Amino acid sequence: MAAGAGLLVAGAADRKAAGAPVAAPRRVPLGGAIQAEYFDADPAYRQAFLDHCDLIMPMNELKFDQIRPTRDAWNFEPADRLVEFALENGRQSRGTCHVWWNAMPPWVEAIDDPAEAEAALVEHVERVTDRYRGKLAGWDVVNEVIAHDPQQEGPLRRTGWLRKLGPRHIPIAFAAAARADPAARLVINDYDLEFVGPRFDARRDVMLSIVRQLQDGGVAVHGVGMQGHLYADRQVDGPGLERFNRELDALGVGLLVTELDIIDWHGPAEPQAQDATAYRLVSDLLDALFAWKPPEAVIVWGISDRYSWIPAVLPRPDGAPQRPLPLDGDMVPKDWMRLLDERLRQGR
Ligand code: 9MR
Repeated sequence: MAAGAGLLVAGAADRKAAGAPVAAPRRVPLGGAIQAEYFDADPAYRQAFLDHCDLIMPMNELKFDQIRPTRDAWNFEPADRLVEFALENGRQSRGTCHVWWNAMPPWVEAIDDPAEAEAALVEHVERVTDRYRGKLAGWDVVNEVIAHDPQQEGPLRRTGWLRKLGPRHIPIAFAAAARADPAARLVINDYDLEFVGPRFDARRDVMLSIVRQLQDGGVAVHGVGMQGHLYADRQVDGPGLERFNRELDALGVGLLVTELDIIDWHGPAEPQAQDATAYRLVSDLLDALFAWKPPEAVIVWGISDRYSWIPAVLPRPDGAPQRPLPLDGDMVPKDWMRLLDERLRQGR
């Protein structure tokens, strides 16, 4: 498809060519995270992103350990390919992520001197952000810096970056990204911000406090990314998320969903039951988000049940197949894909 197709009109040209009616463009972009290994091997997977997404972003290929696995090796090629695929097809893209405890390469892990660690971080953020300037609409600058349970552990997760540089690694990374691409939307991203319960309240409070501290220090932060890994046995906190969105809005900060998928461990195994649970969770999440102000984007972590991190990392104890994503393993959209599509078109 030619470049320049409407930014927010996912697959419209394809649908038109096929003689199908063209739906209204989405007011809120629907995104999907794509992986290079399946992109190359599976044309149906590649096509699914074109059929359904306004925004296509590399899932793993821009992470620190992928981009610079050793001090002397910069590995941009897989990310380049995915970003070009998005842009050539008139889609947006965005980057994840510069700072993540789980993507620190051994050569950085081995640095003990704070000045050297800071120089490595700044060099990385500046060089990578600059390379994709004008191509990536924004970045998850830091990912998962909040403690799993701030009630027990204090506000921040004990990561390699915290140990090396203290909390200032967060403003250092944001400032470096802003220098390298002043137009990029810079996001702080985290999990477990969505649910009912004191641990989740505490995590939202820490997020707000980090955002305020960045702003007080004159460091720009444009958005908060809620990963949106939705657990079937948890409840989405409607009022809590509305309040969170309102408080962020008052600070001039947007909210987006960055890694949406469904983790259904213990519920009934039948596909219809899993899909009904997923529909309810996604519907609750959208209600909560739209209650105050539409999110900046909703991004799904993958596209089809054919490929997901969940069966490998969080398998069901009963061994039943999991259905975490909006297309099933045959690329057939589930009801919750239709729900997402409709509500993001309506923008409410
Ligand atoms: O889904 C991702 C998987 O393919 C990678 O192997 C893994 C390590 O890079 O990261 C997974 O994505 C994680 C994301 O970056 C941060 N939030 C949790 C996601 C699932 O582990």
